[in-house]
Amino acid sequence: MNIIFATNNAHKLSEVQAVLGDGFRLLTPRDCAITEELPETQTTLEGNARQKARYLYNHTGHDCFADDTGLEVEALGGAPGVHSARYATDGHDFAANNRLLLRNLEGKTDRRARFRTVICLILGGEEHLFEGIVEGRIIDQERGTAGFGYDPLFIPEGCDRTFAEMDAATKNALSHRGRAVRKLADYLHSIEK
Ligand code: ITT
Repeated sequence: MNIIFATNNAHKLSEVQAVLGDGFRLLTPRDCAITEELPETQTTLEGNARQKARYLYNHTGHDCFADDTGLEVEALGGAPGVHSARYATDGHDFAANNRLLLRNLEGKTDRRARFRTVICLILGGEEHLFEGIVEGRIIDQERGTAGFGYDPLFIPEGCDRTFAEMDAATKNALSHRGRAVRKLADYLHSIEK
């Protein structure tokens, strides 16, 4: 089955392809000649996932899905949340985001945080939402080089390594995105039967 995944983030694409498996061929917006940034102007993860998926569906008429992810830090009232990509700057500057997160958490003993992913699938014109959450904590200096974004600062509950110290399969087994994508995959497999 061919399906468009609304991302231009190569890390996300390979994480999601690994979870969905060979039965699904993921296309990107660029494969469909959509080169502009997909709109992401809503105030919630759900809203943004819907907005990106609808944009893609309206422009291609093809089955597609979009995800949006946020890091929700307890001591910061849920920030950066829906603003995770543009926390420190206007672009996707992972290093600057991590520096700002550490600065904002200086002196705070409550380090609890969670990653939350929402996926919006549009299949035959109908929308379906899937959610994945992983609880964990933010450490006080970066560790590891794998993954992307806030991975070097996040240790999932029950672990002693950051996501950036894990190989892709281990991160996928535990992660917010892995959990949401497995729900998506279960749904897609269930309707294939
Ligand atoms: P696309 O919109 O092109 O898919 P993006 O990087 O903006 O890529 P998201 O909106 O889903 O992806 O995520 C927002 C930010 O949250 C992202 O830029 C990272 O800083 C962070 N993030 C998302 N998933 C993450 C993960 O698995 N590990 C660490 N940080 C992550």
